[in-house]
Amino acid sequence: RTVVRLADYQPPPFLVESIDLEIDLHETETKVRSRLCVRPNPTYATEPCSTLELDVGATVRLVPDSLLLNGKRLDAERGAYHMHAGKLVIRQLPSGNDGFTLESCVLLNPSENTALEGLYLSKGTFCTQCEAEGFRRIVPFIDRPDVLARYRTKIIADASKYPVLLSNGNLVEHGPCPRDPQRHYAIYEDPWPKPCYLFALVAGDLARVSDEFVRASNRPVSLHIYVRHGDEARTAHAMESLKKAMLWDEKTYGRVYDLDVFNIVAVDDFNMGAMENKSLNIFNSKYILASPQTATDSDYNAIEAVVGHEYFHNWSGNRVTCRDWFQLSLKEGFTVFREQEFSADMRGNRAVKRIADVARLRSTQFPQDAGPTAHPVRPDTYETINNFYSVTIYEKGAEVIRMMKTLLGEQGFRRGTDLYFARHDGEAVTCDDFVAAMADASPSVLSAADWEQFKLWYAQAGTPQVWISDSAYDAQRRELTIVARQRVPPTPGQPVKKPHVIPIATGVLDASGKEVVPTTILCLKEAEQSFTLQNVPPGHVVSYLRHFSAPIKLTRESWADQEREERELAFLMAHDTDDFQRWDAAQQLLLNAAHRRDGSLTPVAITSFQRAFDALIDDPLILSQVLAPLSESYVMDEQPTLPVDPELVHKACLSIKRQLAEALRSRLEHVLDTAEQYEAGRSGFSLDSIEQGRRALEAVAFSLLVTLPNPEPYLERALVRMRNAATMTTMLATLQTLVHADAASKEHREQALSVFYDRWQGDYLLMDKWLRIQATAPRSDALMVVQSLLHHPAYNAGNPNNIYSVLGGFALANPYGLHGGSNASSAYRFLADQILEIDGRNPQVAARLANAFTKWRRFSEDRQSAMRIEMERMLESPKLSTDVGEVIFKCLE
Ligand code: B3K
Ligand code: ZN
Repeated sequence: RTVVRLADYQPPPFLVESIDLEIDLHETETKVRSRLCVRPNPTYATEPCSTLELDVGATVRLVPDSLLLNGKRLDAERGAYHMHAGKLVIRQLPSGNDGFTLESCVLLNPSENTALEGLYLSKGTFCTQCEAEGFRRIVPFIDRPDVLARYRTKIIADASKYPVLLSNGNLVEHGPCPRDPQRHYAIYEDPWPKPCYLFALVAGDLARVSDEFVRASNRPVSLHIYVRHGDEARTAHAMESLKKAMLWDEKTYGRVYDLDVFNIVAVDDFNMGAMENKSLNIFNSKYILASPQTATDSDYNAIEAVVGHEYFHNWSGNRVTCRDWFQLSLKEGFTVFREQEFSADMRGNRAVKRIADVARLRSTQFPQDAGPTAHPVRPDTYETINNFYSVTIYEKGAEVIRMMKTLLGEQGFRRGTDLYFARHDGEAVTCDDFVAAMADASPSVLSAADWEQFKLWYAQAGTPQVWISDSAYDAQRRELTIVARQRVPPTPGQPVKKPHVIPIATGVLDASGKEVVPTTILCLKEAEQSFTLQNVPPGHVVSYLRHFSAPIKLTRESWADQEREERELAFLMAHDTDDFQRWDAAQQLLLNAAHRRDGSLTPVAITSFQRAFDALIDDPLILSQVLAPLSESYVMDEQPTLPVDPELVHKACLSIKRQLAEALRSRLEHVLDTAEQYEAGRSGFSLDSIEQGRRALEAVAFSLLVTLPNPEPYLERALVRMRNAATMTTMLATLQTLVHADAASKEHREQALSVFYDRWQGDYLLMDKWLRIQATAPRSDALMVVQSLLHHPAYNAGNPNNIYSVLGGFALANPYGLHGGSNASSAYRFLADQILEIDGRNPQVAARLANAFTKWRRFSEDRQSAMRIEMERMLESPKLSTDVGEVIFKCLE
């Protein structure tokens, strides 16, 4: 296995000043000519280099005799160049420090490109994906992010099939091809030097929706969104989101857009969510298209977030980029953080967004940090960089940025980002450079040693565990002593860890629930450290880790006695001034119940859910989050003792829902009544948080009520509601209730599914959701369901969204379905077969599915050995990609 190491980083021996491309598009034989202006890198440490190595993808065919150095043909026979291990090695370079030009011509077959990296076709549209190492599949190049070049791109294509031709930067020329009027061309110039991973090209027959944004400088930017003909009306929300994001970045970070045009193209076949190519973002269509009839509230929110995210990359990623791929979180962690704050500002209520983000972090990143693929926010090694577009790099990376902001304050953080952008504009830098800018902009806040320690967040994997004990209270002096201990658990390759810098936002409430000590930051740096709070009255309750001020697991040792724990959680749930904490206390009560195995909620817990209901009814979005059922995988991941029994967890989760439904029955029924009445009495569609909250609460109400002993009337009601709901949010929520409910009969399920199918079968995005709902149904016959979905006409085996929904839904979001059936070993075999099959076409997508095996050691021995057999079988497969190989190898290590 070949591993790339951060420690081996060397600056590039050559730089590319500019690149001229001519891309003659053809479905099966695209011809790419390039002309690079290369010069030796003056900062290269060793001797000037006499050989130039260009990266070349395996599917690229070099046209014989096409290599020209300074205009002169290079002769392979005479040893002027050769191919070796994915590199085109060119010898006999001109000596000295002069630059030279290198021309090449290669052939590609986009129609055979099923990996969706490099140049490929999505439903007849040519598009590209170059991050991380896809550019080498188009052009022989020094494919690394610290080589920044100016691009001039000429695209040539059939004029009737591909009327729209796009690339980065400004359109400088276009017209029919003089010698072949059936074909036309367009030339783009991008004035901003960029790494090749930001290159993009699109050619297709697309509709264009245009708008404009006027910058702080008063100069307008033309905004265009390109979609399939007929989808124009579904771009409105994406366009609004883009304009909001542009304005927000000017106001919040002082970042102004730097070209006169900004393009977005939506395609159906895309491995990830979207890509921030300079001035030509390419999106998975699910993050662009929305209409009130076809999109859920979550879709709308996700579109706003992803459009914002990609736009924000223009500064955090494009203008200032990464030196090497180990620094990926430099752009991704920071940009996720920017996106999270943007969404929070756009939403009425910041806590709602924080709750969703923390729930996601805990349910996806914490398990990664506790398993065989755990890696630091800045990894030390990788085999396949695509495997590191992970929740750790993204979401934990964002938490690290958030902690810096918490420590420096709003203004200090802004000074830091201003300095970072000013200092490094046009450069490819490291996470250390980011931290240095933060430190230098606020010299008096943390010492150099503190910053060095803080940077352990980049270097050490594993979720820190913190234990807090606060039983030492001096009533006379009204003084509370808090002792905090921390430990970072061992992770693969990192057996021993040092203590982190952990900001713990802490507040104190008095016995009546009034805040007596407003939020202060306890900055834990030692392995064990004590803090003293003054003016703490008797009968106080302390609230730690407000708004989740650090990505840690917190245990309150003074809560060793369950009675006290439940009482204080109930108190915080009722009184905390931070809505995030109220939700978090509710989560803890639910999790405690789930881990009692029979799922029993204590009477205190039940009462506090009833009270929370009444207290939060005017804030239905928060209330829906408080009442939302725990996910079964989260319960399994958090289970303190092993092995995990999927069936038991499923039953415990069901029991919790039933107890809540019983305790809240009349209230939940009232929610259903008012939701229907409200919708009937209203016209139009709104995304404001109260309206979204109503819909979310109705969805939760249905999912709880159908767990009651006599669920018939609720199931019937859900079916009726599904048929006549005015929004897709409610339609899909009721569909999911009917398909997922244990109590639903086969008839209920089939009826609901066919009603939905008949109505929406022409809509690929909705069919994708329809597939996912079935694949994630926690049922003992889930394997059969999934197997038959693979043969359904709505399923397209080459489409990543469909694969993620059906196989990903089953493998990664349906633990009871995957592990809980009577014959789990056939489910594992099926999954391994599917992974191998997909791996042959699209290794990146296959590797994502392979992550299902990372939790294997948490299950019973028989399941473990069944999973081991499948993993070993995959590793033996001669054609296994390094993508899947890396994941499985780590699982078995
Ligand atoms: N930067 C891209 C991800 C590219 C994935 C490459 N395998 C999307 C984003 O984070 O904005
Ligand atoms: Zn990103």
